[in-house]
Amino acid sequence: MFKKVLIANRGEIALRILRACRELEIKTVAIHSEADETAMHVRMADESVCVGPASAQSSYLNIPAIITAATISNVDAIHPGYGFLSENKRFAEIIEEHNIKFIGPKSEHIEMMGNKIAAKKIMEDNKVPTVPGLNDLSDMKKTLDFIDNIKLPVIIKAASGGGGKGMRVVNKIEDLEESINAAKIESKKSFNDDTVYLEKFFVNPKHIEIQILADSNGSVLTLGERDCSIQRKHQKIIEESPSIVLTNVEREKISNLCVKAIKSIKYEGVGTLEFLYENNKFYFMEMNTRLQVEHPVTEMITGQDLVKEQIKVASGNKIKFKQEDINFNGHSIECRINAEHPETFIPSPGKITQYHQPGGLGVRVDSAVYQGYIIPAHYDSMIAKLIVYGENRNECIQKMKRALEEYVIIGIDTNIQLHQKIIQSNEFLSGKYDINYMSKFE
Ligand code: MV4
Repeated sequence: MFKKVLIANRGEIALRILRACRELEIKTVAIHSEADETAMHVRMADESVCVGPASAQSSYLNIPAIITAATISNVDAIHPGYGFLSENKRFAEIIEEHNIKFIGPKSEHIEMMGNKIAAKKIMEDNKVPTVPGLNDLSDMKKTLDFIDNIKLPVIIKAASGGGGKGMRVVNKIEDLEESINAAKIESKKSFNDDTVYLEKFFVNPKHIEIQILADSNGSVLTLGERDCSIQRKHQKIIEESPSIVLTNVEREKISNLCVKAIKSIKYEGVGTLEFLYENNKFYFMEMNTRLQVEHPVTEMITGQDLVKEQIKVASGNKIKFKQEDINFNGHSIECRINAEHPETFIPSPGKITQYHQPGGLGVRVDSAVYQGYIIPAHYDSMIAKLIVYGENRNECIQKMKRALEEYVIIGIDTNIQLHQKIIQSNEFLSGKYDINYMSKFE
């Protein structure tokens, strides 16, 4: 097992990783920007290194400074968390060139899944249902024939994209050529790759994702799904597991297909396969090779510590349990608490003058804020994740309502009231919400 790990991140996820390291008796090194000198992840780590000025570009994305910090602190591994450098193939390669272990998949798998066309091809080859589409758009006649078959609307996506950038929905055939060109230009600018592809556009789908855990011994397990449909501008707001719309048979079927596909490419670490789900059918979209923000809801219903498992498999350990040993129990919901105005969604950095977080049975708060903490304006507005567990969905929702009522954050705006509205809305209670749910709050 590793002796010392550098955590190349900040905020709640840096703490989450630090806690996993403590339980595994691994020493921790925090990195931080000049704006994060008083941050909790710095206070809690065994050592810390300042890697640059406030802007993420010059600190948490500063590869030379992070590698220098790792070298002088003599760590044997780096955990990237989510966001920042977590899916940067070059970062993973450079780390390995310095004989440090990257706690994540091999760089070849980051690259493979970074190309959405390649990712879909792999899944298709393994009989995972994918979103119907066309990859080669060079022949306009063929493209028009294809659209004739699948019907409008369609969507143009960047092969190197993901997370919503470089996408264009086409509702009228007259707009096709211009949309392809616009998507190409945007894609070249954002990802230095102008490859785009076309898909049938689903209008009212759910976003459901499957969690995978794999070791270097060829063992691949599934930890079920998460319904992440409640999102705004590609930022998830509430996630839950299990999804209320799936039967056990459906869950097992899609999960087993995912496991087979992941085995076929010899993937290692944690991973998430993202699907659109409409009319009781799954359509694979893309795969994330990182630990995700919403991993706790999976932990709550499986009792498995995903971060500890991720660190153990990265150090070469075999997973000690089998698929049959994973039991899915009860229900879990996560509300992302953001420092932002509950109606305008404008970020609200500043000082937390009073802070009280909820507790009690089945209530978990993953956060790095404290009373007196000043939220810097330079980073993401998510300041906490409130995760609750209940024996069933109704109990879980009741517990979330109670926990949100108990949460006191004074000095800044938060979306706590918005969460209260969402979890008590008819669509949420029925579970029949889709990715367009948040449009009613615009
Ligand atoms: C789609 C889609 C509908 N049809 N693809 C958004 C982010 C990127 N990961 C893919 N996205 C979408 N792709 C087809 N063929 C709708 C979206 C989409 C979306 C997907 C999941 C969760 C929230 C979303 C919000 C807007 C659009």
